[in-house]
Amino acid sequence: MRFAAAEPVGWPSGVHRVAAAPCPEPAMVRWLQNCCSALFIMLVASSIAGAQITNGNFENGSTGWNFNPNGGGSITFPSSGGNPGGYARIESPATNSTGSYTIDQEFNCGNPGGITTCHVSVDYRLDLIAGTSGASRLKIIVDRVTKYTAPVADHIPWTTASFEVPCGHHNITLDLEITGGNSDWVACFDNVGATCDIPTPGRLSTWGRMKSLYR
Ligand SMILES: [Ca+2]
Repeated sequence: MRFAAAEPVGWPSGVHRVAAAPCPEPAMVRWLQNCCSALFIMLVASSIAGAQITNGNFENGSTGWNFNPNGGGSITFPSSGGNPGGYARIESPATNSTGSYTIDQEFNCGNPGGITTCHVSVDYRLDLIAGTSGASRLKIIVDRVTKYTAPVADHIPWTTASFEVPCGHHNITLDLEITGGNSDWVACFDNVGATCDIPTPGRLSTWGRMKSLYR
């Protein structure tokens, strides 16, 4: 499409100037911009998505959790007395106590790959009921790797343990380990959570690269 323009004084008769038409934005560029904007929104959305830990607050009893009392241990899921409400209660046998007494579950924390971090947190408390002081090792294990060990103490009030693992599929195991003797210990767990996060610099860098590619 062309646009006529007024001729200046002295312009030759019968000769008409043609003004340049405004350059329309190519449809492909608009499509790519819309596409990239949508993708960017998806990236941001994924960064705030929670993980799929089932019944991490134990308000539905044992739902979602496997448990291994290792023969003599006691594992229950009381509906009150946690931090707050329901919780998992693991008690070692009072005699011949050596061993691990655990609950665990598989979960997805976002999607694997890229520069991502899964923030895991667990509330716990620990009490020696009777027996050998200092004989417990309360542990939080991810994929068979110990990620957190509680301080050696006979009584620990509700405390939050937190650590990071890569995003993706994992197993989390909450473990009351007794190292020996006749030691009656109780470990309690509540508020097991995990959130996959994509660091902000990575998002901005990705968006910047997209813009540089298509502009
Ligand atoms: Ca709870």
